[in-house]
Amino acid sequence: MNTNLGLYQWRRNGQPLVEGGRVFGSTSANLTIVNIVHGDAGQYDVVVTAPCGTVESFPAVVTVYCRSDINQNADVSSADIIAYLSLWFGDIANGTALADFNSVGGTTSADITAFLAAWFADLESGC
Ligand SMILES: [Ca+2]
Ligand SMILES: [Ca+2]
Repeated sequence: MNTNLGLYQWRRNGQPLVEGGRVFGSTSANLTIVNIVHGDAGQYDVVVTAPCGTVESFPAVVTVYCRSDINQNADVSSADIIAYLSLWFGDIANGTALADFNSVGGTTSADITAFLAAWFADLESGC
């Protein structure tokens, strides 16, 4: 993307994002936020200022789910264990890797262990 068109300022819920920590590119064409947390959810937009004026993008709504919230209903519950195991057995039957929770070695029993550890951690922390 051409970054010489103007000045960029990314915003979350109308507030300018500050560079540093987990936020990179808050005043460039490409915004990156690493190690996303629930508090990162919100409406993101960018204001571009150029010699001929200022424009605001339409906002993009970003939703953050807990990693173990497999059914993505914003709640960590036993239903997510059932959803995860359904994915896991599907992988075993179909040779897919949708339940490769630890991102290592395809779908194996180690992924169930990793999922359950994350599930308990999410329950405890509210993630
Ligand atoms: Ca859930
Ligand atoms: Ca795996």
